[in-house]
Amino acid sequence: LIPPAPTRSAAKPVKPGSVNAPEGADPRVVAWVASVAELTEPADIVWADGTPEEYQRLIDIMLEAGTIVPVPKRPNSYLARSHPDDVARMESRTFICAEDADDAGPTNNWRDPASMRQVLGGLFDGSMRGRTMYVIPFSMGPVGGPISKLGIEITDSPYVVASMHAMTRVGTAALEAMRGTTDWVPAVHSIGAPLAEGEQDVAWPCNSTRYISHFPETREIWSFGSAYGGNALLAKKCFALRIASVQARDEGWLAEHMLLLRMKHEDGRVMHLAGAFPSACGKTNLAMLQPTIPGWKVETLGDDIVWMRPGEDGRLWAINPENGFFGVAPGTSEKTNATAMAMMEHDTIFTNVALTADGDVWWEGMTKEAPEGLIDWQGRPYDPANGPAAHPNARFTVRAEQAPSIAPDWEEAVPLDAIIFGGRRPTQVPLVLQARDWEHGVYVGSTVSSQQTAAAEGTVGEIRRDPFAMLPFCGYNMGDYFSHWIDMGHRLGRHAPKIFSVNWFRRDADGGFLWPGFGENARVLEWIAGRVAGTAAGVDTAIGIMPAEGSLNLEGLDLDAEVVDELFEIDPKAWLTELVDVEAFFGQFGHALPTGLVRQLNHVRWRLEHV
Ligand code: GTP
Ligand code: SPV
Ligand code: MN
Repeated sequence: LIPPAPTRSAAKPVKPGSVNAPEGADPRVVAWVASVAELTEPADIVWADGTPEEYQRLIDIMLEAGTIVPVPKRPNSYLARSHPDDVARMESRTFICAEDADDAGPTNNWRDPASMRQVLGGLFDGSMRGRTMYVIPFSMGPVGGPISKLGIEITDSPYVVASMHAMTRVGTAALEAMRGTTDWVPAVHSIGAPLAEGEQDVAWPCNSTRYISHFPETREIWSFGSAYGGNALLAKKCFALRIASVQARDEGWLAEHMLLLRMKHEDGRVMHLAGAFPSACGKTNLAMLQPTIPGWKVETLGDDIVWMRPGEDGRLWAINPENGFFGVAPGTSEKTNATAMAMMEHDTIFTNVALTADGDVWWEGMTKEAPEGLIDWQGRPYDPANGPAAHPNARFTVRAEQAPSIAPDWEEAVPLDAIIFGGRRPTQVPLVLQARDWEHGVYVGSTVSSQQTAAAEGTVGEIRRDPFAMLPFCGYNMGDYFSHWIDMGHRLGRHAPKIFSVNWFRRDADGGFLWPGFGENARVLEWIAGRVAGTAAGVDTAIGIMPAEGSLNLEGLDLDAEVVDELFEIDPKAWLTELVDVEAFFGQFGHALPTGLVRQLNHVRWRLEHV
């Protein structure tokens, strides 16, 4: 069996020295670490302090092991090549272990906690033999911040520790904040590759048996077998979304798969916007957008996760709990995201990108043509017959402070004005529309659907429902999650942010994108800001409020009138067919589905039938 989560009353006291614990660590932290070490039997235990010296030591260890190679063109930058089967999140191996299967709901893989503890106990037994066990105390959000939370990740992967340095606030301050409390999330990760005495290690050790397991009631995470980001950086999707969504339900706030940005105009207009798009559907790009329309500027606050709480003033206040960006490399270029390109010039860990002959990184979409002499993501001379040079889910890991667009006050909470939902929809879904009210907005969020991307295993391009872009990340029954969103609207009342739907990915008959996207998306954000301020005109349609003629700024954009019409075309027949699918999707939630969503569905259908 895996050991239990720490409880308020400490188990039998453990000498801190026996697990190399720093002076002053909470005895329950020490006892828990000892219990994990007893099970996993590491050769050594190291507590992460989050210092640059420690980061350098981890880099040296990974260079020595061949896990990373230098990227000579970029100071302090490295390339990690993963095992070819360890490149993305594994939703089929991700489990929610609630006592009652209904609490995991129909969209999660449920396992009974007792039997999962037994399975994991077997897998973790001796799983760190011959390796160093790292203990990483971290804070999501600034240490001690009003919306922040604490956790400890134990891992036997130096790649995970180095990545956590960039992605979270690691170290002594977080550990000190855990003194006198058990309000922190214990998370254990093992690559599942014990080393026998004298055995030669491989560059990217991992195990083909994989379990990414969550125990929502006891707030525990146990992950085995994979070292890929979303499976192994347990602070991110496992804690900040799956466990945090359960905490948010219980404590009256929201933990969401969203970007966070501030859009400012020279004339003083300011809007704070959060946006949920499924994985690899444009959050990082929108968060770092360089507006093409004059007067506007975007400041980045976050690109993947947002925690939001109603404040004393009644408004919804938001933070990005992370400390860095784990972004999609392919498609990133000077044209599409110059901010990201600038941020990756130094101090970046790349994973599964290609290497150029002159010692730089490359991926599909960075330049039109692949340069000569590329080494592909698996370390072979690039041959198109083997597939792309960079893996489609190749990523970069950098600290947030490296983004030139980062807001100076990015660690502080901001009051939200607007929330947008979107996905990759090649047909049917218009460029932008506004929900009529909060409940309709929850309906819009709950009916998000998108083409599957390379961020998780599965068939790329297949359209699936991904409500709130949270399908893989909600730690409880999504029917209850929808209700929680509706309740939030009641609580916020007139202070609630306005809700919108966007789609940058509508295609023409030849398969090309109708909308230029990227920096031009600022035009859509400008209309949204106008709606929030009450200055932009809208037209009510069956599926929501669309820009009135002339209210969306298309000045200087080379778009034919027919293309604009196509971007906003609503095909009632196609929408009625879509509603059949929505109804089937809703049906699986049974009594957990809030009646408000049924009311919204019926209303939209009635409107479509009476166009
Ligand atoms: P995760 O980190 O997986 O959660 O993804 P994300 O939502 O942050 O996605 P990201 O911004 O990294 O975008 C993924 C891909 O979509 C990249 O290849 C981008 O180039 C592409 N993309 C982003 N915005 C646009 C857009 O406006 N139009 C088009 N055509 N492509 C876009
Ligand atoms: C996603 O897949 O949505 C990501 C990357 O943001 S990961 O952290 O691996 O989940
Ligand atoms: Mn994501």
